Amino acid sequence: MIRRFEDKCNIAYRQGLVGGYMHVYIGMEATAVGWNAALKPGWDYVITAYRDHAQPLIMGSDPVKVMAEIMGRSGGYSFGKGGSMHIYDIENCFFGGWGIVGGHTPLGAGLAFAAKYRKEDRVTICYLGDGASNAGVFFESLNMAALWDLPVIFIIENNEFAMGTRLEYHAADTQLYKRGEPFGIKSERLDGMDVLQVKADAERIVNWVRENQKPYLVEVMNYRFAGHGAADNDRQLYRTKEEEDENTKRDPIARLEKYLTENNLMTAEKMEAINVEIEERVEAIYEEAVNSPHPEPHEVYAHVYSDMEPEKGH
Ligand SMILES: Cc1ncc(C[n+]2csc(CCOP(=O)(O)OP(=O)(O)O)c2C)c(N)n1
Ligand SMILES: [Mg+2]
Repeated sequence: MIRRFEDKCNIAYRQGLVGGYMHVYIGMEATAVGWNAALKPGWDYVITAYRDHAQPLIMGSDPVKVMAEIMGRSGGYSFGKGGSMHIYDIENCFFGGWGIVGGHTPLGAGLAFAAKYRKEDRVTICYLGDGASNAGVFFESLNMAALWDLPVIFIIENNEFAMGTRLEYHAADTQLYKRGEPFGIKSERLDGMDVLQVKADAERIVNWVRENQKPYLVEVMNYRFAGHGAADNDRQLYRTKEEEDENTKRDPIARLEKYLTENNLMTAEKMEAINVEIEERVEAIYEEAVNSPHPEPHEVYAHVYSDMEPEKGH
């Protein structure tokens, strides 16, 4: 569903129906799916950066509202004013969708603080990129999370690139999981491509964090199949075609399909039927989203501050 949904978003982008930036999660789906499977729906908190379409789709959000937001329509989660990078669905415990690299990591710690303060046994997952793991504010967040024993799991999604910069050009130590160690935070490097393995690891760690009320840091290894954003057409400047082809062979969806057929858990025909059904569903989602109008110009003043009085021109 995530893959087909984002394929459609890519088409919409190329048709000029998406304004601003758009970053797809293609190739990284096993990470969000596996970790989400370990969470209590509607209870545990999730926050991420701008590569944020997959999370709401698996957390129970309305896919029409997700696609409408991506296309800047008033029926979207941010009323069409946030776009692809600003999907939020508080009802389903998804707290966005943030464009400033690393800037959301203290918010991840803050969500965990709020849960702990209210004596609720919620676990917070805060995803961030390998590039974001260099941000100063991330180290401040790790410090406070460790100091206050916050039940937050920082997941560094190491997809080997920060925009057009390879990991070894941006990180002094490419073993990113070690960034938790100076703060005494339990830290591990884990696979991000085998969804069943991800789920097993996630269950173990989520349970540990819920029980022990302490932070955890995980580096998951995956690969960014596409360019940085939808407008990145020059990825051959920073990686070779051969490298890309080699890595995209590790497709987590193809891997799961292979597992299911080899173990006689699902036939190829059944999988194809699911694929067709999902494609039809995505078409219907697109139709509904694209028919939602763009926000009215005066809407630019609404939802900025809670006490905003647009008619007074504040
Ligand atoms: C503070 C800040 N600096 C720079 C940028 C521009 N920028 C957007 S994404 C990005 C790369 C981040 O890479 P990574 O954290 O690895 O995430 P990925 O895109 O791989 O998911 C940069 C430098 C930004 N949005 N915010
Ligand atoms: Mg990255």
